[in-house]
Amino acid sequence: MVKLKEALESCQEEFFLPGNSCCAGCGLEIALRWAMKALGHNTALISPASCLNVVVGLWPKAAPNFPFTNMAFAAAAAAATGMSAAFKAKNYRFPGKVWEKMTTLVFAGDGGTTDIGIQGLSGAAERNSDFIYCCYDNEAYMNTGIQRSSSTPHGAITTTTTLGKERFKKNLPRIMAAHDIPYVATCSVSEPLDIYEKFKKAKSIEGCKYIHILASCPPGWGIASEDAIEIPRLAVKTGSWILYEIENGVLTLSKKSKPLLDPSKRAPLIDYLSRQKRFSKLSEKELIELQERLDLQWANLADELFCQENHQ
Ligand SMILES: Cc1ncc(C[n+]2csc(CCOP(=O)(O)OP(=O)(O)O)c2C)c(N)n1
Ligand code: SF4
Ligand SMILES: [Mg+2]
Repeated sequence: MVKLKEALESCQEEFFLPGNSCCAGCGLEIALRWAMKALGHNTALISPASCLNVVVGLWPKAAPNFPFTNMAFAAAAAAATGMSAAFKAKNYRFPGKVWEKMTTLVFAGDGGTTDIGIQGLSGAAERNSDFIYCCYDNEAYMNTGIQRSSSTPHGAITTTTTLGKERFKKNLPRIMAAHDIPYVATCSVSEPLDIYEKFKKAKSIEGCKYIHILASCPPGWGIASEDAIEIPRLAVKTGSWILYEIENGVLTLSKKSKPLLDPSKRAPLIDYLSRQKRFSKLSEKELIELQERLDLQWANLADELFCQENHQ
């Protein structure tokens, strides 16, 4: 595990510059800053329609201090396939410039990933195209006014689920792992060093890498800007958001989530849900049912890890 000091010393440079138009406490900004600290120079980013697309601003005052391409909503993974193939075909040589190796990165929202981009992403994953795809998951279409996506959790109020969403959240990291790609990981903006380490690892792996980051959105979640780290931290502490890696099919729980296999180490789910206005329509009965469902998910995860250990 890298230390904060080590991570900051290894990359003091900021790639996503201050003065951009993110809301205060925006999780996507934290996610991108730490991802770019790990990836460093020689990274080209593709961004489909999203808050990121907008908050970057206009050249010559744009926030990204690295190559940044805006892409049509559904086309990010297909564009990344082409871009990374073009870098390779040119042997990373361009007029006046030779890059050691260029990393192609998609940075997309949950709407652009779990709904609109999934077809192209699935195709690229099946081809094992060589790029990192990161979904920053603020759990709704935030840029257009908080509409529900398939990544919005059960019970969350959005402008299209005014009584709370009925369906449950789509588990995209597991869907990506089912594509048999070399690397899948989950992160939370409350754990920046974990983000840093996982992007470092992803950069070193050839093929399709998928990283899914829980990213708070104060206006969309109904939380104060100053709670933008505390709330996703509670998601991890309650076990509602599980941090793990799946490397060549082998699942490993990350440092903050592993102890939670012991149910007594998990904080009650209500600690996470009750702090957010978006969950204010959940009844007491529903809160109990959600806790039971979460406990069952953890029991199934423990079984899965047991089977994995005993069949290796
Ligand atoms: C084809 C197309 N349909 C709709 C839009 C409008 N649009 C722009 S951003 C956005 C929301 C994207 O949501 P998400 O991917 O979750 O990113 P977030 O806004 O939450 O950062 C929508 C619907 C568009 N730009 N292009
Ligand atoms: S609406 Fe949410 S995701 Fe968009 S810039 Fe503001 S905090 Fe970030
Ligand atoms: Mg979103």
